Amino acid sequence: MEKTLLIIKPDATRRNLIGHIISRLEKAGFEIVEMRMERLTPAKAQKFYAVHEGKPFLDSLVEFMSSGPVVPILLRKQNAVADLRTLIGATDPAKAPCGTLRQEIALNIQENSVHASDSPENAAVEIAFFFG
Ligand code: FUP
Repeated sequence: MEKTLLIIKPDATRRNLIGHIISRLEKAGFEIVEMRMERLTPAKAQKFYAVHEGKPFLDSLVEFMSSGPVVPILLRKQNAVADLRTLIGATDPAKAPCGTLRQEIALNIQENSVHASDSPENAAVEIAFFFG
């Protein structure tokens, strides 16, 4: 069994889509191991996205990620990292395949409703970041 991290982003919590997203996760066979709701400080959002330091969209991304509550969720499943990336679709919802979560509910490339770890190595780092 593999673990991965999903974050429900502020655009989705604002639109009351927490239940919908969790339902899609459970229907796809993911087991919820831990979850909570929190409001990220700009400093914590900046730390989470440290890999994007220097990118033109970072300031705006940090402001968005700290604009409302997020829901980090620790998930478990066989092949969890790759299967979750397939379930959510491309970063830009305009490029996300039909039936993916981002194609269905994301607003744009920034307000794209969910984050998912992109490798087992990053999943371990991101799980530790939120759940110790
Ligand atoms: P993803 O792994 O799909 O979340 O995508 P990235 O790691 O490439 O990007 C992380 C976040 O940066 C995205 F979810 C949204 C934001 N972003 C932008 O706002 N604009 C861009 O052009 C690229 C990414």
